[in-house]
Amino acid sequence: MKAEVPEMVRAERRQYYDQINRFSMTPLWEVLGRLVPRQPTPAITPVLWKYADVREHVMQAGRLISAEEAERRVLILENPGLRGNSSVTQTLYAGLQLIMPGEVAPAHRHTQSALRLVLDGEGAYTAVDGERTTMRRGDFIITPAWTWHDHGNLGQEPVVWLDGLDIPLARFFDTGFAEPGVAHSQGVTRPEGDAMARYGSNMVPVDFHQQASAPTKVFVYPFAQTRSALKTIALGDIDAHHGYKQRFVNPATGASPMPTMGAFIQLLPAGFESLPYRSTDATVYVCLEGEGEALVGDQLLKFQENDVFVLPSWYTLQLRAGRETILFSYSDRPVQQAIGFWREERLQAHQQA
Ligand code: 1HN
Repeated sequence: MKAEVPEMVRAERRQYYDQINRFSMTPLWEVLGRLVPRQPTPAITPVLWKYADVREHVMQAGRLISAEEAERRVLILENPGLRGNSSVTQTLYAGLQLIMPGEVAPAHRHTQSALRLVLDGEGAYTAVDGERTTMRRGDFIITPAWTWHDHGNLGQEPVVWLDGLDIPLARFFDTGFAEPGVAHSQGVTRPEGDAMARYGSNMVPVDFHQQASAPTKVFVYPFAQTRSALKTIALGDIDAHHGYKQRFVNPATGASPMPTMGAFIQLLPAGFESLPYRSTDATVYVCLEGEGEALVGDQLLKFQENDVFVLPSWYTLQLRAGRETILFSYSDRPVQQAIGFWREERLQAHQQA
């Protein structure tokens, strides 16, 4: 316990703070505990978006504004602890993007990196640097920094996907640049599947070498492949904290697909209950299959297919699966690891941090 400070001394200090305030100075000793807390004190909160609740609102945007007028027709998922910041976590952005049949979301590029997770509807494509990929439910697609990208819907149904970007991180560094394309849709210069064949088939072109921080040229991780791999892995030993959990990689380097965002997929068998776990990377989860519960700190979030929920830094997570469940997730973990900030803790059943 600190000793009581007499009112006279406190008054003297307040007067002093007013003086130095005019020089844009402030005393460290008044804020030190908040600047260097004993453990993380996130501004963001746990939160769940139930797709069944928000889907109709996403569809309504399709009647109110065109993809062309909007440039990107997206409802941003804002963390309640950071409203007005377009942030789902302190470093990351999430949104639900809708594209209607026949529409094009015009080509552009920016320094912010993007990932997409296809949730609802069929018939859309994303084009990245001259190649289109058909978007199928569960597909994880990336748009690395400064790559040209546009989307289109050649089908008959509205298509919705989750966008994840490092927008708050780019804003923090004041490094946001963007450029509109000259044409609405970029020219197609390579057949669909070219990048996968060249860079994602246990081979790379003979003279191809990448820095560890370079993004992968494999810009789609098809859910059909991911799911089938998970099913096979799930015949083996399970991790008590994660179930069967894999991280997506740049196959040429083993690092994350893009340097600023890590992406993960995990299968939880029916009835599985994970041991409590925490890590410093605030994480956005999406339920692709199944249903269950996430105990995030002391909040119980009940999720179903296409629901999105957020785990803040250093909150304990316990997952429970009703049916067999597949969860996709993304976070800024690669950034934290590169700069030596990342920590994790595997807790035992009785330890609720
Ligand atoms: C963007 O380019 C896309 O390309 C989606 O689909 C969301 C949010 C902010 C800035 C750029 C896209 C975005 C975005």
